[in-house]
Amino acid sequence: MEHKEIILFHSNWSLCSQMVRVALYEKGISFNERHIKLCDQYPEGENLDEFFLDINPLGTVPAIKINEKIICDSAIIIKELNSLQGSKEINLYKNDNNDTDTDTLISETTITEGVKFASTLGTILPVFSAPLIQYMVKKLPFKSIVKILLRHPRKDRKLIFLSMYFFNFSKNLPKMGIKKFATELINFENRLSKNNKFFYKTFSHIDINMMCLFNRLKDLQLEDCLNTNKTPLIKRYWNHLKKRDSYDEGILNYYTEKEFSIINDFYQNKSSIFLNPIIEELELLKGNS
Ligand SMILES: N[C@@H](CCC(=O)N[C@@H](CS)C(=O)NCC(=O)O)C(=O)O
Repeated sequence: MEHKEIILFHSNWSLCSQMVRVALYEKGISFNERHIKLCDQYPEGENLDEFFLDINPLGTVPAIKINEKIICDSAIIIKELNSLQGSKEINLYKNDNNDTDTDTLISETTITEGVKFASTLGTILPVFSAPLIQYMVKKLPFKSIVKILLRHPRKDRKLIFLSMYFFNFSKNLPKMGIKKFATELINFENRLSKNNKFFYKTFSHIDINMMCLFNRLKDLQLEDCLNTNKTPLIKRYWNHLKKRDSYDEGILNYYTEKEFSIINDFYQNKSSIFLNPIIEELELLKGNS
């Protein structure tokens, strides 16, 4: 399909924005961009401003405008991008029209609307991001919290951000997610094939999601849980994902001083306190051999 103009509304550090950016670079589709300062990271909270709520009434990024048509939700956007002609010949899906397995796995590896928090690989990861997000939310000026209270269209998010600001919402969350996360990692390991570099033979939408999830583990000082001998195929897979040009283009190139300094201030160059418990859980699940 021909496309005239593309405007991506996104945020540097948002997982779902990273997914869409990787897809754009994989396809070689050029785009204009508008950075949105998210309300949990920046006092401006631009995702709650009228101009953005007109684009996505849910107030979340990414959103994309393709020839005047607005599409929200990363999984839907990436499907649409796949149908566009970019400078690179790549199909991000198997050619099979009724590929429910792929659709299910795509939905399980991102923040899918309506999916219960912490029930999939994509929704368990935010459990571990919660302390870092809370750290940023607590730094916001009070007037930004009032803006969230008055304007955030999503009740669930509003409640979480307010609980982070006023209480210690994230305190026990990661502990509760360790077993589930380790189980999901082992399940994913069991689905990888040692004959393929990527999830399938060629790079696909699933690899985009996993690249972004694994990179988030790196932010959270949890990358080492991908490198144990309990999940050797994941270790190899992650190394292949990191070598992809789109990993730099769509993810790493968008880190700025702000993201690095938050990570440094929060973790102080130490690994996450949840790293060893996750590795111990992997050992328990796989046996100590
Ligand atoms: N299902 C949506 C989820 C979008 C989403 O939750 N975006 C987050 C960033 S990854 C966001 O905009 N958060 C800001 C907020 O909720 O205020 C997608 O895949 O695009």
